[in-house]
Amino acid sequence: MGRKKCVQVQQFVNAWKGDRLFDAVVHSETLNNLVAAVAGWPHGAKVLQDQVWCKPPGSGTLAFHRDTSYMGMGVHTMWLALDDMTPEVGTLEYARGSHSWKTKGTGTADIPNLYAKDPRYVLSAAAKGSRNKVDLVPVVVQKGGGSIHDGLTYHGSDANKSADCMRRGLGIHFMARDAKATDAPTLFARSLMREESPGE
Ligand SMILES: O=C(O)CCC(=O)C(=O)O
Repeated sequence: MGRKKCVQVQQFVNAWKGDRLFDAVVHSETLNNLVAAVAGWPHGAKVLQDQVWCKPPGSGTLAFHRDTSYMGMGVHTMWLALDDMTPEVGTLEYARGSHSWKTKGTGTADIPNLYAKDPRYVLSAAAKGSRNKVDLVPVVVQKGGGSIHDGLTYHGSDANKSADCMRRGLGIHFMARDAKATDAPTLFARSLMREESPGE
């Protein structure tokens, strides 16, 4: 009897801690400088954490979300393709212009269940609430290519519908090097502290 095929989306946080090559990429000065230049940080960038998202063939979607909900205002993310990316394998997708949507009032609805049946449910609510239209832009790049996004940009990814192509991406989350922690916890932190409970 063969082993059952694993079709779950897999997330590995802080791959840099367990692998020298990931460490070198995540803490590369070149990438750091690039993100700082795009984000407009004159004193440079610092890494908050990295995440590897693996989608074996047949695995599912990742719901649209904003990184600011988890990591605070100011976060910018560099996303690198570890495999060739096509819409078929479920590459990363951005909602064009959504970093400037005025979504105040959506509250904890901004923290999605990342594996929800409808991966767009938070995105659709945010678009409706801010009177914007959803225009998705897929990041179609060869492995080694990538993108940088503002933490306020809604992004997510579709299922890997390919028969045999692995789909892996590395997200590196950055803050400005001179950013200071504030007393204002993110929605995510508040939900963890049970002051608010998402989905209730
Ligand atoms: O690779 C993905 O599908 C998700 C990536 C992501 O959410 C991120 O890097 O912030």
